[in-house]
Amino acid sequence: MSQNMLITMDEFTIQETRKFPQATGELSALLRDLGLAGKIINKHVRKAGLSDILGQHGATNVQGEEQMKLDVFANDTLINILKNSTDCAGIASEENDDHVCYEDTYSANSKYVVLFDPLDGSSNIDVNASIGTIFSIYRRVSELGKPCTEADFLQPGNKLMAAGYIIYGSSTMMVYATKLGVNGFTLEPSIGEFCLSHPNIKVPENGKIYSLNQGNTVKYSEGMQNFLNFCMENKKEEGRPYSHRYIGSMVADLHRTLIKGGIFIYPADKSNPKGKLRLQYECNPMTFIVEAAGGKGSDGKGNILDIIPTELHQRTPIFIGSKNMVNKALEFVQEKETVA
Ligand code: AHM
Ligand code: MG
Repeated sequence: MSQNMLITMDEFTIQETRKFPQATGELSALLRDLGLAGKIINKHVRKAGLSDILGQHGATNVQGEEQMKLDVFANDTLINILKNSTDCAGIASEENDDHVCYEDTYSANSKYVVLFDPLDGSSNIDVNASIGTIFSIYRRVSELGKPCTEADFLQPGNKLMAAGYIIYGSSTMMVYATKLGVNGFTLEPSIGEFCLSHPNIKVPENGKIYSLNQGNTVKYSEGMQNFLNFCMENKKEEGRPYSHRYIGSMVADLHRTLIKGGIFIYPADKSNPKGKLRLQYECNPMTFIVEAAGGKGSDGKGNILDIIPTELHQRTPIFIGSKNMVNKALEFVQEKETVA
């Protein structure tokens, strides 16, 4: 094979699936469907500044048609593509109050459900910064042949079969993780395919970048404030102070953390005593990916993936990234837990 030969995401996924003779190919098909949704969303994100699509949902454009906000478009795209897929029994989305069951015969016999945040970081659309789609795939626990149930969507992250994200950045990439590892695929626009560009991603054990909304410092616990002082302390021999980088778009901040190392934190604070980010749509899939790449994700006490969800939209604090940096942050926050 020529060194310059591209491997598409489909080819790669099928090769990986062949390592398991009992695999039916349903998970591969689902990943392909998610990739297709990503390509369609990408097409619209790329012209966000040009088209009416940037308008507020509910607004009316010059033709008198209702304008559709990009995150609503992304949500509808994912719901429809997965509905037409033969491999998804139902979905739950950060944009919907309740889960959605696909009730046709094919779907009722599908063994997977998908959760997603269709367009995370959407407040960044107006300033042309990177945004992304985050997804999680679980094997359903409800009876095959019947509609899926809420219990299928309230499984802990340690039951995930696969998780990933599509980042609409300088280029468009799809990164997905299974227990076998994490691989990244860049969209090759001329052939319209995601191609393997970042095989076997490993998050560095140590990092020099901390990423959080530092403007909230006065609302953080004493332990968090002490950790920030540690990051900012000038200790040249230890490579400190660390750099602070925060896009305010979890996919973009986590993608950097995955490639370069570092820590991303959205802690509990005075205004958000349970944190801000969603366990099922953001924190579980990202922790699954980062763990599969050798990193770590915690809610400040234990592994994010061990939390048993009790409601679809529950929130959790998160400390995630390079193992040693997360452990260091946890030392500080566990010492002085009280939120200021
Ligand atoms: P969203 O799902 O409404 O887009 O909110 C989630 C986003 C994350 O992408 C990001 O990490 C965080 O909110 C930023 O929050 P803040 O502006 O409070 O720092
Ligand atoms: Mg979100």
